[in-house]
Amino acid sequence: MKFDILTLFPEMFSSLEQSIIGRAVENGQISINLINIRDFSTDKHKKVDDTPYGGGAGMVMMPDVIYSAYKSLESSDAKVIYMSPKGKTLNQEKVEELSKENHLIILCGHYEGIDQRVLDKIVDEEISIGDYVLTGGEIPAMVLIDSVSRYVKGVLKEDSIKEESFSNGLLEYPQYTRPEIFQGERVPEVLLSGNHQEIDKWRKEKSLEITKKNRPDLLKK
Ligand code: 4FD
Repeated sequence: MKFDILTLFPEMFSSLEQSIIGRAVENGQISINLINIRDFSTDKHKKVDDTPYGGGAGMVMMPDVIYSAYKSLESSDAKVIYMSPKGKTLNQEKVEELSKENHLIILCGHYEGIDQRVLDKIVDEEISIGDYVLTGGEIPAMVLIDSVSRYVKGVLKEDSIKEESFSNGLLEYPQYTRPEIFQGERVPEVLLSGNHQEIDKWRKEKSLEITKKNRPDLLKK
């Protein structure tokens, strides 16, 4: 999977050099190509934004600079995603769907957003990571890259995505490891029993219980 990221702050993406995503890049399972939008400004002060027509607070990113940055990419087979609080909310189903693409171009906005005309020309999907506003689209882009990369072949161990939250429409059951007694609290006895039928039954009950408590909306589907 190839990710091209159009951003004013490429340095923010250094956190993706860590841990599982960092290893996936090193192993060539994913690639992350950072494009600094500011490099495509033709203005002598490297200006990338201007005041909104019609008035109002803040600044709007200029369409020509964004379009030039986009045009510098080989984009024949790519899906272009714009991270925005106005987008459709990301969920695990959407993540899995996007992981089937070969090439994603992710556009990160700042200030009050981007001139609508260039969005209409280049964007295939507008996606939000949830109902809140951030200072830029970079953190949402990293959320998207992390969640999608987990589904790319070889990034996780084979079984890791089978029993996690949302995979069966429910939240995941609680997990325990050594020691058997922590601050006076024992690991649930059934997990030590070796009876896998009983363990599966207990985990299903616990999944239902936590889903009812924290996300009853998931049960109504
Ligand atoms: N909820 C999200 C995405 C971006 C963002 C921005 C218009 C502001 C939250 C376009 C206004 C982009 C999200 C940058 N905040 N901020 O996914």
